[in-house]
Amino acid sequence: MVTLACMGTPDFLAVLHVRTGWPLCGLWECERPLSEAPSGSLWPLPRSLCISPSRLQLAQSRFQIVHGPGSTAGPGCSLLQDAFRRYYEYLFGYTKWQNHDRKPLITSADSECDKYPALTSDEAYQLSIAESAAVLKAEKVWGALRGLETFSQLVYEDDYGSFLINESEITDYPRFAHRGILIDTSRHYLPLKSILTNLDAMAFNKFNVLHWHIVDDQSFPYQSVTFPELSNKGAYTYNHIYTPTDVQLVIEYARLRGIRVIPEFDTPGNTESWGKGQKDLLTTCYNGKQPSGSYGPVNPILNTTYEFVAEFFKEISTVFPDAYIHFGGDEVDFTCWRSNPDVQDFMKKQGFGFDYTKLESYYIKEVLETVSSLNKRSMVWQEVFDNGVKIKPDTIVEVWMGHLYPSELSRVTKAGYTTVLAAPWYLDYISYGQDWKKYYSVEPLDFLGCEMQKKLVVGGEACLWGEFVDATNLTPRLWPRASAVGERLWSSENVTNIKDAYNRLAKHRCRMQDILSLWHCRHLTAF
Ligand code: CP6
Repeated sequence: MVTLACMGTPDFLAVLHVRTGWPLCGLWECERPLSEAPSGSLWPLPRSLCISPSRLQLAQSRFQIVHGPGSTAGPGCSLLQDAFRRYYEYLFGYTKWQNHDRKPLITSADSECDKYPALTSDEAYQLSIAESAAVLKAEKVWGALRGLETFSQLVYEDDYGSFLINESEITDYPRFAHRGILIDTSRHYLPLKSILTNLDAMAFNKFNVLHWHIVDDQSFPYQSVTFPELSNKGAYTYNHIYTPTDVQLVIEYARLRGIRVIPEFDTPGNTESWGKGQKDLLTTCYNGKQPSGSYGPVNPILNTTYEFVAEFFKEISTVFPDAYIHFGGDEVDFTCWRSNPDVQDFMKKQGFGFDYTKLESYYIKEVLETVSSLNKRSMVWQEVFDNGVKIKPDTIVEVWMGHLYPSELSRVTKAGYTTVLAAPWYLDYISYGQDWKKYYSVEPLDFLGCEMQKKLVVGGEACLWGEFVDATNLTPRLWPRASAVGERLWSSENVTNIKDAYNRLAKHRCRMQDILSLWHCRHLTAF
């Protein structure tokens, strides 16, 4: 039976026209049991969900994903056109997609189609799958992307190779606005392809922030236009760099999946690689009265340092479109500062005594002031807050330290700061057994504090530090373990059933594996 009926009000974005078969009648079962249902591979679990036992058949040759009439984003929205093609390919393979001779129409209203996703982006959607058609409604393209992912997860194949979907009604939106994955491209360089594959995997799990810890002590792969010597001298080799084109590619690939890219340029510590291409930036360490030949954190007592920082972050703020830049501020080792006689003098003049956290605060305050004049907001690691730096109220403090993180969340939010939780989710660390359960069982709001404090927790991040991770093990180390964090940050607080999660995750893992290994073939053909 062929139907092309299209339901809807003028305010939705995308309609999936589905050619359906004869529905089997049956009662609708809401919420549970999911694991037995063919559609029990949804991950992360939507807010509200009714799945009917009525199965509908998708005929591949008739299946189309098109814009609904009255949609504010039309075929001129390349973000959605690209997503339609992508999800069609996930479902049916890459050779079959035809554009049905649709000439692109240029529409003026775009519901954020050409914009970048942001912390405040609306990702809500409604999906209604009926015999006549499947309708996806979303106010903004970001919700349409999330809905397409959910739709694709509802489709399954029977033993005869038919594609089936059950009649369903889904209303969905995220619990937390910031759902991130940290990758580290300094300890080991990650080829572009690894980063893009990871962005695909993030989209399968509705993650929306790539926290790109791009440089650190070990190497400086970011190619700066203003300061090309930083990567000329600081990268592992001339090939192990991210050119401006590479960076643009990552940002656009992420945008098309509703993912923000927040770069981290960690200072004043973790900066050894910066020193190679920028003379006098780092503090000279002393052995008694003599320079020891090694260098410490950024030198906070020189004007030239602040001139460099201003120029450098001016470039960064134009290259990366997101409203936030991460400035690090973690793990500053004071030994070198202590050893340097000029730093000692500066401490005396400033009246800092022997309290080197004051010196760190002095430096970070300068950096953050520089940056806010660039119209950017900052993210920092928790030490910046712990050390009492005067940070602007719109700064996001990222909590990363150990098992005492609930009390840190209490303190940070009590002081009125917005926070992102990373401490329980260090996925580079592996242990025996199913550690995803540990990640899954974390409740981010389980700390002492009032409602207002809880509201300041805007999300979390799964961190994949790079000391023991490169392109060979990135994907298997992150996925599906990071999926546990993905569901914790997207789904309702009461989605905690480990057995149900296990059943869905096992299927979700298979699906991701299929698609990610296909990805490889598809792009070999495309180029
Ligand atoms: N690198 C940087 C790291 C870590 C941090 N910053 C780190 C420290 C301890 C653990 C995990 C990661 N490798 N630059 C701290 C935010 Cl357990």
